[in-house]
Amino acid sequence: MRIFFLFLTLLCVPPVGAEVPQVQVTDAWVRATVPGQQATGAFMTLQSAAPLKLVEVRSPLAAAAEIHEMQVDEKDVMRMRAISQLDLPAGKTTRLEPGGLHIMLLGLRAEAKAGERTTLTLVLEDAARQRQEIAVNAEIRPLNAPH
Ligand SMILES: [Cu+2]
Repeated sequence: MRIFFLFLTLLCVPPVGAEVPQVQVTDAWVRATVPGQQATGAFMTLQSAAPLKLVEVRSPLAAAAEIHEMQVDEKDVMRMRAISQLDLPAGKTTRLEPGGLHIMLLGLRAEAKAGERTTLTLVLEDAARQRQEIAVNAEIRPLNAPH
């Protein structure tokens, strides 16, 4: 038992030289789903101290996650489009919100239940192309959550 606890403690110690995240993430949430639903959106506000790019998102709820932007097509219809990365300019606030930029969780493995919490892993790349991962704790909000 003691060995087990020691092992857990070791896992919690950050590796030496780990970078301090340069981005602040607030108001992270995931829209709740109904049984059988295949996709949902994740939203948050990002503020970066240095120029960073969001290059990948992972979620234990979903087989895949994409960064989507909204665009008006030639028929004046708003459509979602996947983008490979999202620029986070230094000192600027980037909002991911319903109707705008968002993270699309695809191939849902489980129902996202309102009131529960989940973790989103953000992979960020700096100007030197160094990558860092940050874990974001996100609240699951009801389907009809306001913008
Ligand atoms: Cu989308």
